[in-house]
Amino acid sequence: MRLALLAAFILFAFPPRVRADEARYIVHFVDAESARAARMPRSMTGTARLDVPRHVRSLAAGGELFEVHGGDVSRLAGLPGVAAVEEDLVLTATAVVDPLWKRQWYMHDPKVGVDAEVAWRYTRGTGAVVAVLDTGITPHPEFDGQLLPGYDFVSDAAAARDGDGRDANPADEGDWRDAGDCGSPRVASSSWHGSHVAGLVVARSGNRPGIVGLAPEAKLLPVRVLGHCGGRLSDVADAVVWASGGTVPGVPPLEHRADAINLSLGGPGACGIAIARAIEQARGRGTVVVAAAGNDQAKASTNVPANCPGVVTVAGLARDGSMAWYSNHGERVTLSAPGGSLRERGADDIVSTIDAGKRGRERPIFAYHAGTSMAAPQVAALVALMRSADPAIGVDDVTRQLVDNARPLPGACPKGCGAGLMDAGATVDAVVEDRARR
Ligand SMILES: [Ca+2]
Ligand SMILES: [Ca+2]
Ligand SMILES: [Ca+2]
Repeated sequence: MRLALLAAFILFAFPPRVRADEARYIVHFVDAESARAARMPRSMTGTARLDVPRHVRSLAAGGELFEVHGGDVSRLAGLPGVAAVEEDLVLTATAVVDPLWKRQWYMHDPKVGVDAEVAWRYTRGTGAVVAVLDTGITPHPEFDGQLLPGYDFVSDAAAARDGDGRDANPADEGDWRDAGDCGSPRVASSSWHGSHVAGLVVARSGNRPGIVGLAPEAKLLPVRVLGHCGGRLSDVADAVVWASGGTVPGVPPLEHRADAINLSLGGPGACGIAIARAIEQARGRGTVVVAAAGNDQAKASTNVPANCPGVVTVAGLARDGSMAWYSNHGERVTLSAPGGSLRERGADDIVSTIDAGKRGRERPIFAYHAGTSMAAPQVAALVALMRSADPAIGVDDVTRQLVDNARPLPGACPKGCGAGLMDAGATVDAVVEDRARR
């Protein structure tokens, strides 16, 4: 069986990140007289001493700013007439220069966005790894420093277009089609599907010019499983084993298994024994497997690997928050994420990283794609944020939290979009709270 891929300028101020400056405190006094006394140089010391709080200035809205060398706040708390002492926190303006942010409606739209900024108050994915099993990867400034050494599992040299079978270079060689290829009369340019998916997960934050992924401080493991006309289930099954830290003969083992595997691919059929087993093993090793529901306007249960046991299956939403017209659906869907409208207006689709080449690689650009392929990696990136917030969270708890914290769908989905719209903010918040309770 062949598996097809499923794709059919601003300075933005984030919520400030804070850290405590241990040397400065703002002190509030019960009355003006106490404040005045505290502002006076300490008469008992005679000369300035390093261990005595130094008055810096009075704040306009009330409060006296002191500097304490060595951070010994007890000296301030012990002053006569002190009502309260607070840290003079250092706030940093985390202004981001990703100029396409405004077009990333799927990240921040109040109604249909995944609420990235709230999740980023806790984590941007540090320490987590997402494996993207796809067409491979292309060079892009958004990937600088973001990638782990991946692997190319495409065993058919002709489909791989790199002259051999499996190898250690997961570069996307292009999946362009000439008329008559792959049983289709239509000519098609290369999709650079794997790079588009990867950008949604780990595109760098704050670099010019472009987008930001939902987990920009996570690492991405690029695993190539799709070539010309798609890829083989057998290669995908092996790649699932490898990316989750299992052993595949002839392939050097990974040092650290992926926290999430993203499968933005599929084809009609039941979940066979080979792929079911690979996914079950991956889950046993702690890897969450996320799959696109498919773009066949059919039940997700008819599409493999979306229908495999234990998979987090993701349907696609249009710009208005209703189910996208192309999306698979039904009781097999776990939850939904923005996939783009796939109408005339490209801006209602999902912008991410691709290559400009019509056939082979040329240069990095940004482009809109739509499909459940674009929805799934947002969930995979959220899994990375969850694992970053709580490295001990188990596979089943990840699924439970995704479901429990999904938002009611902003639009209609009578055919079934699972628990609703993924909510990165609420989900990471819940994971952090759970961890604190343990
Ligand atoms: Ca090869
Ligand atoms: Ca290769
Ligand atoms: Ca960027």
